[in-house]
Amino acid sequence: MIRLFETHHIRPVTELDGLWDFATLPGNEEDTGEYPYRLVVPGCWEQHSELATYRGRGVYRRMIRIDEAVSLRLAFKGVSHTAKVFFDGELITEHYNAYTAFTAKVRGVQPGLYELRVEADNSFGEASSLHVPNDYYTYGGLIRPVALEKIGDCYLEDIRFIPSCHESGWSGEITAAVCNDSPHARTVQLRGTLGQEILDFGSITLLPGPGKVTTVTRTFRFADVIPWSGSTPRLYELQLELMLPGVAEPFDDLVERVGFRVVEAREGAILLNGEPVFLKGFNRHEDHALAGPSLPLSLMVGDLELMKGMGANAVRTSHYPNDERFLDLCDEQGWLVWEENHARGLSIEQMRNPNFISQCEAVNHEMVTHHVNHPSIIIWAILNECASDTEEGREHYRRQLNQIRGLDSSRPLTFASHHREKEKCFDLADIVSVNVYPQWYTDEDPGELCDRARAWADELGGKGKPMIVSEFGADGYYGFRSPARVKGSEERQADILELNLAAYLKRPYLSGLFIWQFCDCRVTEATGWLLTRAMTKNSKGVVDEYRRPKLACDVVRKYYNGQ
Ligand code: ADA
Repeated sequence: MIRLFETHHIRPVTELDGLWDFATLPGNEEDTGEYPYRLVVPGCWEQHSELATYRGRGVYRRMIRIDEAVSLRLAFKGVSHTAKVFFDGELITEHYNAYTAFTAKVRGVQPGLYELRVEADNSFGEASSLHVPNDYYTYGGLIRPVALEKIGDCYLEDIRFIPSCHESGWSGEITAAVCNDSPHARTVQLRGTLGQEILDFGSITLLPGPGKVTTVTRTFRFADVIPWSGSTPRLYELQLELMLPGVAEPFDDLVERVGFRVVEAREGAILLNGEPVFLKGFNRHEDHALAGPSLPLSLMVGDLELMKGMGANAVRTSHYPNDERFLDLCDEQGWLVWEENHARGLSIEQMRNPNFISQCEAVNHEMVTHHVNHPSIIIWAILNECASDTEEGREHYRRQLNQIRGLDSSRPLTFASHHREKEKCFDLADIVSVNVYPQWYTDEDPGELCDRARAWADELGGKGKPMIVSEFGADGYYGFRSPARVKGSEERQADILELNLAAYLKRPYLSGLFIWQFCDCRVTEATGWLLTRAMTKNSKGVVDEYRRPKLACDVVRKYYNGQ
């Protein structure tokens, strides 16, 4: 399942989940055509016991039967971390970054049996500026779903919906991107529906040429819509269709699911439809002991149930864009989501990687254009704990925040900083966010530290901006109980979270909290400081990697439910 609703009623789509042939390609080894494994897609190769620590290249293969002359569009929701896609032996696309989607097209395919091969690479090196040894795990493989769509020369590539609210009611700005791969300009009719409303875009002329996209934007008013909010997460299907002039039946369509809500960061608060919201959140890595980064829907639902049971209303997709099925669930259930681009703790030397700028820009572009229609996403964020304390780093923050604002100006922007009074970029963001670990990495008092953080944020360009404590927490090894409540025990983790929560929930200038973290996650086995991660995992989850609750869950439940 790619999404939680059907994205096409007209365009034929086949999901390519199931078992694919697989072979490792260590070093520079070529594909020999021998595939000793059968691996599940979506999934990661680490799920196979012989490949649990394999890092390098691997190739997935499956055959596809085509019954009629057609063009194909392959949609990959996430390949970790670099993909090369071959159709019938020919390279048709390459893509970097595990956590964003991409597509590839093959035109004029005749009936027959074809081979689809995807080379995935999860190795570290200069080519990869964002996937580096880190405090989470870069798995390998086709970690998110794959689909095969049958298209014609002209098809709907994308829909973007931006709601706005005026005294006279709700409007929505709808942009449709239509591709015309043929060598001739074409005139088509574009129309659609949203709820009860008919959307008529009229005739549009499509410029010709392979990959040529024409965009058209119209603003429509919507009477009687119910706004989306945490308590009433009302969603509407937005379906657009393409028709040839004079032909009644549409030949292509695309469905999105949208909500009417506006988000603002104003006068020190985060406002949803004009009302201040307080984010009682968790940081969550997409990681599970049995599924790696490829959580099936049942486990995604389970995670949200666990978080909801503790009284949370918000999730931060630390530290990368998430699977759209998870975002769909958040839309349906009224979660408030902070989604961020992919980067964690990169030093200025790492940010000097020659690929850093282009790889970040690609992730930002894909994150925003693919996820812009999710009403649950209320904040875009970038570059967690990177070098925002340097002038050179500031230039990257400025550039990336501007890039995202240019793609979508309807959501506030932030980044999580751990630089304290050395931070140089608070003025660039709409919300000030700080990662602090009092009682775990330092002995500070959480309340006093938080007040100091507000003061240094005010001095450093964050005055008047809403503030979030975007990380705080402590390790707690599941099942390690200690009457002395020593560091690492479940008791001590619960104590530390209690001290932090009690302090922050009393601070009226805060707009939200995100506990680090919801679940334990695997980390890269590496040299250097990461070796200090006992059991090669980050154990600050309030549940472990199998979702077994630690004592800290009761503390969170008490504080989040009491607010
Ligand atoms: C940082 C970082 C997290 C995690 C955390 C920790 O704040 O953003 O990814 O590494 O610290 O556990 O120390």
